[in-house]
Amino acid sequence: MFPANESLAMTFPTLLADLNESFWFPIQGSSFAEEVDWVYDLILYISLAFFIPMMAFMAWCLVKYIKARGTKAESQTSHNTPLELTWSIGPSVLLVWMFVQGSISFLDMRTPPEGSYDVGVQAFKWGWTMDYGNGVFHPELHIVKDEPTKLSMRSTDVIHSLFIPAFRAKKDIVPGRYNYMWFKPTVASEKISDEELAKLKKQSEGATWDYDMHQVTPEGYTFFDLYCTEYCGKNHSEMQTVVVVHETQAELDAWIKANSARGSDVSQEAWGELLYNRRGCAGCHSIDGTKLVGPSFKDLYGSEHPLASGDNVLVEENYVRESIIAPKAKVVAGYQPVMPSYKGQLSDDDIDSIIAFLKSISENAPSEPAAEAESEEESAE
Ligand code: HEC
Ligand SMILES: [Cu+2]
Repeated sequence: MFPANESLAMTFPTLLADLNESFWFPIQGSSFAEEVDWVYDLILYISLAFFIPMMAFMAWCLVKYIKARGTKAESQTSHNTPLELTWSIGPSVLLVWMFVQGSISFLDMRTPPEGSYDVGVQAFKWGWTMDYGNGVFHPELHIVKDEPTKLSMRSTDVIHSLFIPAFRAKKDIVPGRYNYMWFKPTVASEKISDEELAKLKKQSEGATWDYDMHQVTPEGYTFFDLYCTEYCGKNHSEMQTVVVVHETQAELDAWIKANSARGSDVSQEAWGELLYNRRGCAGCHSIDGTKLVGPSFKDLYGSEHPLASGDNVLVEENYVRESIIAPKAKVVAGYQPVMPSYKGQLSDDDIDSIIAFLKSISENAPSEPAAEAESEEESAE
């Protein structure tokens, strides 16, 4: 039905610079990409085929039939049945063809095949959390090449829209219901060498990983962009993440395993800081004292402050745990109750790790023996 790229390149030689990439579209990274680009080009070229001659003819008429000022215009209203039939039926056929081609693609994109690999997607202001099952959550979308993949998407707050330009796949995410989309990635990510990655790591020491600058993930994979395309508030433009396409299911499984929990060589504090960045806390809570959507985490642990209810609260372990699992139970005075619940999404160890991280950045935290200072140095690396 849809011509392969090679014949496409012959039909529309100027648009397709090489097999995967045209000069105005990103790489074709999914099985949809060819269809979508083909229909797009079809409509574009048909439109141009009408637009250019019509405009040229109009301009020609303007010049040819120009009359001196004051000359009376003549009216000419006679019929030409064959001509009128041609310009009605011809374009109708073309329009119906465009519609049919578009519908074929649309219906295909609407219907996830049976047995697709299912990833849960949670969209929130302003970030993404992918759910790989068994308590593994990560902001990056990791999938397998040539494997139909279904996203089961929900929003914790407002309407978002998930868009992966390279896959030509896009769908709104509406609070209060699940929305689904699917695609089949056809181009795998590449992994840079350990030496190169070490070099990049050294460059950005201490700072959060800059995906745009490095063009690889912190684990060294090249990626496709994934971002929100529905304006959703102040930091909408930062609601971005990446898609990594693994060559095999085994590779993906290994990645999921490696990200499933804190490794024995990682301190709770360092893991807590990682979760702070990874799980979207950073979008609403600063660590330098700045007031964002929520209170800053700087010097929070061990402090006392008023709640919206009028009571005072001491920030200690139980309160932090409750704030994460049931954020609406105690709302901090001066803030909106907009924090999503992380119930069932952070393990006990994760929450303990976040608490350890909060302690490490608070002057008010009850001081503990030397062991604490040691692990602080560790996580600073
Ligand atoms: C959408 C923004 C948002 C995100 C994401 C978010 N929070 Fe919050 N958080 C808030 C707001 C707003 C408050 C204050 C209102 C309230 O108590 O619910 C708050 C309150 C808190 C408090 C209590 C602070 C205090 O001053 O007593 C803690 C602890 C907390 N959040 C931890 C976290 C952690 C840990 C994460 C990530 C796993 C997180 N939050 C993610 C918005 C957010
Ligand atoms: Cu959004």
